[in-house]
Amino acid sequence: MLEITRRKFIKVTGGTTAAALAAPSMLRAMETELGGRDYNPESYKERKAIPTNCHVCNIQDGAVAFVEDGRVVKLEGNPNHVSTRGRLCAKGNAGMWYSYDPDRILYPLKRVGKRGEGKWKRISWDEALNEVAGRIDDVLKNGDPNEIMLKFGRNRTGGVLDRFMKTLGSATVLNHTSVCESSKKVGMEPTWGPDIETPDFANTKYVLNFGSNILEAAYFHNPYSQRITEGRVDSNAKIVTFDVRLSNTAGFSDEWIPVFPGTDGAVALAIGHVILREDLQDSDFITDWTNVSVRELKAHYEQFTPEWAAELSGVPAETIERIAREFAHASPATTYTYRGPAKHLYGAYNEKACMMLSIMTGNVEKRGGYCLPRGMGYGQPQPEPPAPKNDSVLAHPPEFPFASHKVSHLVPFWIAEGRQKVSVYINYMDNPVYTNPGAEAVWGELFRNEELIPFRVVLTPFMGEEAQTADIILPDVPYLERWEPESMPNSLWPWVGLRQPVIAPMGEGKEHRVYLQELIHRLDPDGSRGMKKYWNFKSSEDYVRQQFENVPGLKEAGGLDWLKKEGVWPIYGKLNPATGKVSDKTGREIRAEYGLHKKELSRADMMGATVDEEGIIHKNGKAIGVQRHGRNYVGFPSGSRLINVRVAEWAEYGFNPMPIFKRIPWHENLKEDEMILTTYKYNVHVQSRTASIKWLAEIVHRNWAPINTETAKRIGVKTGDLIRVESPVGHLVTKAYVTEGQHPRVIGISTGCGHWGYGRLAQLKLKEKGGEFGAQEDPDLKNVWWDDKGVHPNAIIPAVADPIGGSAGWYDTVVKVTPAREGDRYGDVESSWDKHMEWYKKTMDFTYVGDQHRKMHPEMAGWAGPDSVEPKTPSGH
Ligand SMILES: Nc1nc2c(c(=O)[nH]1)N[C@H]1C(S)=C(S)[C@@H](COP(=O)(O)OP(=O)(O)OC[C@H]3O[C@@H](n4cnc5c(=O)[nH]c(N)nc54)[C@H](O)[C@@H]3O)O[C@H]1N2
Ligand SMILES: Nc1nc2c(c(=O)[nH]1)N[C@H]1C(S)=C(S)[C@@H](COP(=O)(O)OP(=O)(O)OC[C@H]3O[C@@H](n4cnc5c(=O)[nH]c(N)nc54)[C@H](O)[C@@H]3O)O[C@H]1N2
Ligand SMILES: [Mo]
Repeated sequence: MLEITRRKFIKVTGGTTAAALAAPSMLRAMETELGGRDYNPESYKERKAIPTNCHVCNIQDGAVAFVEDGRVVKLEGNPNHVSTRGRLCAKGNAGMWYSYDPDRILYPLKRVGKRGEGKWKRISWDEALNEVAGRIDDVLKNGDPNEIMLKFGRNRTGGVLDRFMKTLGSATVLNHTSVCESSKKVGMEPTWGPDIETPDFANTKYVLNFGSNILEAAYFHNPYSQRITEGRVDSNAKIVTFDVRLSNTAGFSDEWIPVFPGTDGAVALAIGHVILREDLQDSDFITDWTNVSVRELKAHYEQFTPEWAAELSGVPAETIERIAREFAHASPATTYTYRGPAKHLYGAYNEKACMMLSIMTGNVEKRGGYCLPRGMGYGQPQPEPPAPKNDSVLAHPPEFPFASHKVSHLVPFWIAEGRQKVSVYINYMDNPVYTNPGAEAVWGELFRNEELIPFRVVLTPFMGEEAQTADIILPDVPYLERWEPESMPNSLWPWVGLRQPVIAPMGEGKEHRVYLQELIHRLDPDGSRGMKKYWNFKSSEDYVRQQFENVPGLKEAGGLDWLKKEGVWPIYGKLNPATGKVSDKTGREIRAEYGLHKKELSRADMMGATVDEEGIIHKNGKAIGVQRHGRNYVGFPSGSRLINVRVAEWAEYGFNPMPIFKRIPWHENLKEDEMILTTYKYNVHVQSRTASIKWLAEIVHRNWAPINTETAKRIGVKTGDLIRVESPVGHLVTKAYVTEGQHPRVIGISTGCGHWGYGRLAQLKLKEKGGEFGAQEDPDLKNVWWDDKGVHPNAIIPAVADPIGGSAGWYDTVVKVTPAREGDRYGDVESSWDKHMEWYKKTMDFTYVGDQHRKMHPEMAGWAGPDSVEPKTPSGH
């Protein structure tokens, strides 16, 4: 390893022209060579390096924390991590400021005064846990365990929350996935099994990107921006991005194609039409690996002409024809999608239409193609609590039979309608008051209502908008202070990783594994209630150690002790500083394994198996593989072992089983002055979580709304002018940012700004005194030079839900944009519960309540809903 002194470093970076010219590549080499080591710039003393797993957003990069005198002074990528390859993004580099946030909560709090009033009292952990345990105990003794509700946003606890709720016997567990990407998942799962793809960007020749901001957001923007850059530079790949705005990904692409919101599905079907019409499909792949024939597919796609799609999407028919030929002739090629196509009323149909292009061209599980995710599991300590006895209607609403990732953004309305009583609401790492449609007008209203929610406990280190309405706050700890197992399919190599405390929990902060165990021990002190036996861990470390016990190969390598030292397992090779890639022992770049569906079944697997006339291999009542050309393959992890182009269960409920497109009814006949509101993410922010991170807030703190030049001219606004954006559920006042990089019918307002909670920096209330909840003041807050915190759009976005995927229709809102009126002030946001309730009722009209439904849910027999899936068009927009 290169020995680096400060003098050598200066010699390389400064001085002569030749050195300056050499500097970038030398520096890059040094940086990766140095990976895993760091020095104090004054004393040259080596800093303590502790590997861990980043959790600033949710990409799960391997990180190394450098600690000096018990304080994290620097974060960097773990060079041994196969996906991260030594690099972190801007957010990852700033992660220590979660811990050192001067407004962090460092001891338990109890509200005094009215809920949401902002008055708090410091209490002891004993008092806090006794009160929470008492409330839970009350429900368990006098009510139904399902009255205890847990809603989490980000849950990387590795099963801890699930174990806790099962121990209590409650099935009322809600997540945030319906505001995230659920219709993408539901579009994919019945088709090929997993809910995500892993495109091989590094080795591809062509990327068709439908609505993902690969370089700035997306799962998994750090590893993927590295790989797509390699694809571009090393393989000369062409990248085509469909987006309603010129994201940095669209800017990096060879072509940005602005598409009318919600119409990606139509474009993808028309591309498929051209491919099939010109016989450019991979017939062998379709015949061998899907449940339809080439003839059927051709017949089905005949209707989706480029002219039809052009009319809907605004993408010219010639462009569709050209892209179709380019994509089909490029080999290998891959599609990629994220929230762009999915976050619409018919998002699941859109997703399926997009993935069909990789399927019909046979690019699946190929080098440079569209691959299955490679995951690696870890275990759960034994014994485990059984599943709760009764299901919860909030977690599994019968109107959404396919929403396997739930429809959590509609839950406030269902609680208000009395569909299920909630006596205790447990809130973990979830800020729906800021992040969900309706925001304060819906979730703030719900949380302040002590009749609907008699008790609210929030587990968080920060006074976010959701914590402001707590009865009790338990001071959870940020990611650099806790234990968690990790695994993510963020490259083509499976791995398990460890999040470990690189510093001790600050103040009285505690991690979830500790305080949830303490709660259970209070509820069942002597074990007589049968709960304690699932919660006998010596420590968090002991708990996590048990989780890694049975990971094949890891145990022999040293189990948890290996992970504490290296952060990740396995280590596939060494990072080559010259290329930034990982090499094996012979010095060659490591290669992923492809063709997972073509793994052959063993003789033992085939013992007692039968093969049907389609070639599907069955055993013990399950499909275990596919026989093709005399060989027995495992096939795809879908129920049938094939790719289900025709999804039979969708048809059972009256949805179309084949790839189709359905238009958003309220987008038809838009008036001249109506536009669509979209929302997106900045590369340096994570939804609600980073507005108080000073390094990131300095880079982006305001979110003026991008609006197309021609549109701005028509409306009569310039950059910086106040505009009023009016939706069917409210209005807001922000500033315009005039740009060519925006679809003329779309206005964009990002998330991440405009907080009304979350500490003084996020709110720009810097005159207020700090350290209210025990943290140390940060003198840097005196240096804040900006006075614009931006405006948050969610209050004016109604809660639309995809009847199949359950996803929130984030990108569907029809708005009017005008210059601000007299009296309008920057940052005004107006909306109401009643308006959102009205829109919620409209969205429920789209859900399926037909015959099959009534059979399965007799309680819905009298439900006045449409018998077919043809939706009623909501009045208004
Ligand atoms: N920096 C950063 N990275 C993140 C996160 C973060 O908060 N910040 N969050 C992580 C999470 S939780 C997620 S789910 C992912 C999301 O990752 P992405 O889905 O890649 O990112 P988004 O910004 O949510 O939306 C993607 C794009 O969809 C576009 N869009 C809107 N409507 C349409 C449409 O109808 N068609 C098309 N083609 N495009 C459309 C938007 O303009 C936006 O650029 O990012 C992850 N990574
Ligand atoms: N306008 C708009 N809205 C969006 C999006 C968008 O693109 N635009 N994106 C959507 C997407 S993709 C998603 S996934 C959702 C995410 O929405 P949420 O699940 O609500 O997630 P976050 O905002 O990331 O974090 C929620 C809260 O967790 C708490 N928290 C932070 N760190 C910790 C910790 O270490 N421990 C604990 N216990 N709590 C912590 C903080 O109080 C924070 O407010 O937002 C959605 N909302
Ligand atoms: Mo998300």
